[in-house]
Amino acid sequence: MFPTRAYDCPLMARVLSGIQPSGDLHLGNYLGAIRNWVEDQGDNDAFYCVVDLHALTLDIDPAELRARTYDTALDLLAAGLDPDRCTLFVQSHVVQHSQMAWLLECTATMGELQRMTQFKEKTAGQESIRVGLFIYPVLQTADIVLYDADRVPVGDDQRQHVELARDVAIRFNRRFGDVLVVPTATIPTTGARVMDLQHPERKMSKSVSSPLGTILILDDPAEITRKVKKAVTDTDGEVRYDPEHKPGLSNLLELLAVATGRKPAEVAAGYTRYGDLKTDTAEALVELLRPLQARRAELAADPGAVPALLARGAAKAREVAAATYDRAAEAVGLLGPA
Ligand code: AQP
Repeated sequence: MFPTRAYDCPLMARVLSGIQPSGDLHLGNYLGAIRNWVEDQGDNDAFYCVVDLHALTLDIDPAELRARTYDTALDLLAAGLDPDRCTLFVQSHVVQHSQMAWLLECTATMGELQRMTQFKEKTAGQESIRVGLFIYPVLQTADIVLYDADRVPVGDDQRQHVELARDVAIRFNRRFGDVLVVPTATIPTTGARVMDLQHPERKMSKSVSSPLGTILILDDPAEITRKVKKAVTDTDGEVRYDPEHKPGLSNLLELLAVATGRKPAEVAAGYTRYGDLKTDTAEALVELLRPLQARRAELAADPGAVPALLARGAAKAREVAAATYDRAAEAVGLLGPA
């Protein structure tokens, strides 16, 4: 029903995902998304981007945005993204993202954007709401469809946004013919929604300040241990995986489970005391992040390498994005340049 993709790896699935350079990367980003990106590269035709245009929806200082974009790319490389096995680039280096977003903004509706949970959360209590904050889910749809992505590996908080991308792509195709590939979200079974250690009712996030509740991927072992030891739990004293009634404790069980390749309920069965669970969780997280931190230190010693890698990624991304954009622009009736 929908178009088959015309690119150079017809036997591989096309994968696309992105991350905002809106703050220091945390455990939620790593467990919910990045570690799965690392697994997906090589076996899939994978495109990963630092979505700097999305970060403009926040109050972010220009110099800080530039620095964070670079640092985020460095973190992704340290986490294991390999430019020989995936395409890593910066969103704003490929102009078609903004162009495609306009075509899709003329397809999406106010109603569906108003229903976005993240829009409601981010604008709660704000008197003056930026248009960018309202329409960024459509830019995200453009990010995805430009690469003919079959799969979008993301954390659970992005489920609704990928659903929107599907709806918009399907509507576009109904009106203009089979132009866009309709994507599907891939969400991990464990670690899909890592919660803030101090406020376990909300997700760990870059842009919401919670220094003690957020484990950064570059936190040193003492800092990781301190944050886990201070994590909010409950007073009933029973170690049980029950996210609804015991969100703090269940979050720790989930972290230990994902760090050791087990299921949270299975992990719970091995503990009777919260203190022991916290000690083992902290140790497991320190070990999980140790190789990434070592690679990060090596990469930081050669700062000139990253811009060249990003330029290579952008050149490849541009080729794919330009072909899709041209196809879409022609379908809607834009007169192409002579
Ligand atoms: N807590 C989380 N648990 C699991 N996955 C998560 N992701 C984000 N938080 C968690 C996933 O990380 C990828 C990048 O998302 P992002 O750049 O939007 O990250 P963020 O930490 O959510 O950043 P912000 O700036 O704080 O964004 P908002 O304001 O949107 O929350 C995605 O795949 C995401 O699912």
